[in-house]
Amino acid sequence: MSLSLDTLNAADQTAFTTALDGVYEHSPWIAERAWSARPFASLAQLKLALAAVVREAGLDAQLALIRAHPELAGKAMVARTLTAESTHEQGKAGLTDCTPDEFALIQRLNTDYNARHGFPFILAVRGPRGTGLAKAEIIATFERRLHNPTDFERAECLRNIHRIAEIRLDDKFSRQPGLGDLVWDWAERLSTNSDPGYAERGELTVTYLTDAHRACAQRLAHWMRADCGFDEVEIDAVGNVVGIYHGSDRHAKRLLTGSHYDTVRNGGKYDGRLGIFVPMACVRELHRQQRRLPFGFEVVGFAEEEGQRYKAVFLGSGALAGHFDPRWLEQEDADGITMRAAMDHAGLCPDDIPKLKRDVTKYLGFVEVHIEQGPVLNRLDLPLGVVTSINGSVRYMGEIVGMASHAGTTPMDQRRDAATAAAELVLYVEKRAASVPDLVGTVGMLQVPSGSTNVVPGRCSFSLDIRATTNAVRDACADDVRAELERICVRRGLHFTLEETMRAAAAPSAPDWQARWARAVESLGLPVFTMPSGAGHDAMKLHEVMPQAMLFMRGLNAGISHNPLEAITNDDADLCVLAFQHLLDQLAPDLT
Ligand code: HGY
Ligand code: MN
Ligand code: MN
Repeated sequence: MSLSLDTLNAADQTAFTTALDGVYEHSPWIAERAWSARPFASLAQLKLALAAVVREAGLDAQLALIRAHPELAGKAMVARTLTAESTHEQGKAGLTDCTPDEFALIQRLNTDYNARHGFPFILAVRGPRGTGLAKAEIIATFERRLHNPTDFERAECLRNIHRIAEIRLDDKFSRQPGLGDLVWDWAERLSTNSDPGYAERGELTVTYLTDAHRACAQRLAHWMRADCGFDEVEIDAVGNVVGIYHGSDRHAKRLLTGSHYDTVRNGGKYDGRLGIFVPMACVRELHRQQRRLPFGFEVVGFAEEEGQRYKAVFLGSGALAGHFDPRWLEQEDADGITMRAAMDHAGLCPDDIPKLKRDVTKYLGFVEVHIEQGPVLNRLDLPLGVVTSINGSVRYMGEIVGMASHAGTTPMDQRRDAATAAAELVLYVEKRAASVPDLVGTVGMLQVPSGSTNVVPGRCSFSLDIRATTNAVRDACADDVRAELERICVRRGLHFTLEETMRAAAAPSAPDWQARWARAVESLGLPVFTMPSGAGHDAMKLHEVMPQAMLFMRGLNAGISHNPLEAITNDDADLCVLAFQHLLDQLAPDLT
């Protein structure tokens, strides 16, 4: 019989602890201590309270909790002394029928991991979707995490223990996060389209207007139309996928939302895409319930945000803001294909782009859901965070020019080495950015074009990405970096070019929209945690023309992003959809 919050909230401490037996392996003390935090308004709040008990329990108790868990395919499994839950989980993951080689490898990993960290490797083998990780993925994760620092691994083991507990609680409550499953599965399906040269390696790269990019647009349009019940769906002149779900009054103002579906090279499945799928799931539910909001709902899959194929960024959201610069059409990609040619090849009509500019008087504002892309929520065991402001950013492409010469005959004091100059600059950027809180500076691309082992580099190109919570801090850093580059080049007898390729102002959230996200998070029984966004988002483009605010969702693997390890859980995605639904329902009274 399923557990319920009413039962738990009414239970005495013993009954409460008994009801939650097995949620945390051999560790009833966690439920015992969480009892005093009742009543619990939601399952999410209960999960958070249990995690808080562990966080506040201190190092020794945390280590005891980790050590209370069995090794994967370890001695307890062989001796058949696993708990029922662990037996089910390890069995479902195929760990009970390893080949001799797999079994030997896992034993070695167990030994090495214990020897290095002093506690067993913990992984929620039912995985982020709750349906079980493949054995190969489990082993690969084991091998990868073996080399992490021990304090990181201790935190990662605890996060996996909370995920194991979350799945066990869902089972006890017979709760399937169906809306989160839908979002998770859409992301999985869309990730099967990837650019050549990456797809073959199982890497996800979808850059602007490639075949994979166009396939993604088709899939999104199809799902919007066929699965979700949008009234109008179109792929616009810049490649955005635009879905409209009319309100009861077709002429009422619209709420605009969405995010991007392009990716960085070898990126993750959720950056951008989560912010398309979550509102799509909301529309699917509205359509299923035959419900109409008293305002229109416009969900956009923005075609380009990452600036991977062309230097210009925010092409999709920039077009809606009326800020698409026609000069971008002449930009060339690495193969010399102009953006205009790429658009023509994709059947898009660049001349129609100016028509995409939205009449902002017809919109209530813009909201965007996005993965955090950082470690903050993950470290706090919080599923959701409300964004206060998006950091301002500026990007450059630069080149230092010296003189290529023979590596063997050119004395060290007679070189005009472009790469060593660039190396000095990279270290300066790191030092300068580290000197001020909430300022970051990155040289993400660094290369000696047509370099050779035995040639002193005559040229070295580099990118520069500087961001801060305020434009003033951002610009001061950019000025200092340029000044240092000049000093380095004068001293070394080199010269340089530095071209600004993107500038986006810091974008504070509109207070009323931020408050709506806060109320939505609160309605789930979760604490409202507010935070700035270090990453740039389409919302900062729409910020230029209408009020905006964002909701963050935590990522797994310490929130890593722009990396194939980017991951989310179905439970968190479910909470995200519920929060968005609450925001929509909040709006209705304001407007009627
Ligand atoms: O770089 C960014 O912040 C975003 O992911 N494009
Ligand atoms: Mn990104
Ligand atoms: Mn993004």
